[in-house]
Amino acid sequence: MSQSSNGQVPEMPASSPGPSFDVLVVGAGFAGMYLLYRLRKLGLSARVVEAGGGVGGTWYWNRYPGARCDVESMEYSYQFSEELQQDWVWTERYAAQPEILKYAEHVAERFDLRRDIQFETRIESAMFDEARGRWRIEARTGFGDGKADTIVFDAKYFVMATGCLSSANMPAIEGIGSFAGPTYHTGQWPHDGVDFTGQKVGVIGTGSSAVQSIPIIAAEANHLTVFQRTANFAVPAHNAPLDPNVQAQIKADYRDLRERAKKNRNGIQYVPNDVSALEATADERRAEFQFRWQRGGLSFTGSFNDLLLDKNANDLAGDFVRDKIRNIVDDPEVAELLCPKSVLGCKRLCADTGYYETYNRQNVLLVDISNNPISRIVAKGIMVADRTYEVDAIVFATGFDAMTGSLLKVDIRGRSGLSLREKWREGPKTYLGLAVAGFPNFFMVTGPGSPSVLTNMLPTIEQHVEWISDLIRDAETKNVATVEATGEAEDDWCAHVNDIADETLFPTCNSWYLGANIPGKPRVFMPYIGFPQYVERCEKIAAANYAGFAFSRG
Ligand code: NA7
Repeated sequence: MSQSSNGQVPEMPASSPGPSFDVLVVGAGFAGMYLLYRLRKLGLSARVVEAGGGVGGTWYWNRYPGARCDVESMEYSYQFSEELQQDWVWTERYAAQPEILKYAEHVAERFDLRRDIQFETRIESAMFDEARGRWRIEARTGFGDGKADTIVFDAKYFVMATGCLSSANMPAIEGIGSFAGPTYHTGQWPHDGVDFTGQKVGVIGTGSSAVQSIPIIAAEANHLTVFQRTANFAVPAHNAPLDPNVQAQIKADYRDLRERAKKNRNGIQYVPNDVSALEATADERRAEFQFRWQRGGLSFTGSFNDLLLDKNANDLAGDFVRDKIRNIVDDPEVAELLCPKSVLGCKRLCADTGYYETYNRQNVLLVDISNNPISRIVAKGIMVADRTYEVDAIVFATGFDAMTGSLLKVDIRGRSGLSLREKWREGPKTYLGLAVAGFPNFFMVTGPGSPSVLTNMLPTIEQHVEWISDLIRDAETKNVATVEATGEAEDDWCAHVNDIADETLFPTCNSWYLGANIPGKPRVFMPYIGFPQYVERCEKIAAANYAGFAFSRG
């Protein structure tokens, strides 16, 4: 078994570990916070280690203008505490980043979580010590103020709750360092905000983060140039203040809403139309698309049951949106550039507020870089072929090394020094997206192979956290030394994830679901399609004494 890049099995460092816990959790986003809450209830000692200066995970970092959840507030929230979901009052249909961060902070206060969270500390490596049956986890702290220090943690269980979209993708464009002005990445936005008043701004990218931020930057800046490599589908969010009566009605029977949501493929409450787009008449199709467009949000993909299964059905939905774009955008050439050629929903569908309308502004220029990539960045701006677009500031809305980026940033080593980076060289391999063969007592929340990014993350996180903590409780009750996925269970699961994806149109485009946005990343469809089926499978596995896991008594 080759265990490191140079083929050597690394030695377990001799130094004795420092603080010792039953469970070490990485990340204080919604997953890490809830896991801490559950572990405490089990009477286990736990420490959460977080690189940021506060809780909230993705909502701590993604502070770009217009950052907003594309799942409705009443659903993008915890349901484990009835009191919490009754007490918290959301102000908008889709909560903006500051409100979600406030909610995360409220949860941390309410359940007194902070005392077990260590902030501004970054986990760098984790090694399973077979002789002791425990993890040795190394962290760096003080990286912000230059007084770097290393801490070594010792824990029986090691859980990565690092999120799917937290490792920013900064493209390697020549000359970035020579740019005279400031550069920003949407996923690492300055906490004090940025004032673009009077400036010429360049935005690179047209995914969700760009679609949300472009209208706001355009309204503030003197001039905005958008560099578009791939036109993306966006449907209106129709965000609005949340009607207190609607909120009260939902709260009167919150459980009902949550249960209905869990029955849908993406864990979001909406009524999917169980009719084929190809069997509906042109009038029926138009009425259904129009109804969903008018209602707003991601349930547009639920207009018909075959949109993500049949390219001809999908084209009908795509044509509807393209017509809308042509209607909204005044300049026909710009409208054509904005019309996506790809499969609707194959890349993450965006929910927008005035995105297409922004291109009718006199101070906005769209530059198509689909055939002519950005050649380099120079002191004054961004070059495409031999033309320089002068800008004072550049916004990289270029996304993330999604799903595996944050996991692989940490040098994680299981049995015999087996490296996760090495094991996943050809693409991630997991059992249920939660565990990895060869890595005992190691779990991931919303790892590759779980539904995660194709669902409402909050209920998905809760399901994972409950399942992982139940498994740990079971192992502890039975005095188990190690629990780990078997290679056979892992192989079967990976094949199953792929089989399901192959029945759909998802693998047909260059999305981050496939790792296609990162040069050199293996092309493997990572999320599991189907939240209800996933939950059912997890429950069956638990009921069968955690079939597919091997337990040792040390
Ligand atoms: P996305 O959806 O990955 O979008 C990134 C955008 O940046 C996308 O338009 C990319 O074009 C573009 N991009 C990436 N690299 C380059 C380079 N080198 N040159 C030009 N353009 C580039 O990230 P977001 O942050 O918007 O959204 C991520 C998720 O967060 C979102 O799906 C929601 O779930 C929340 P491409 O399409 O790859 O051609």
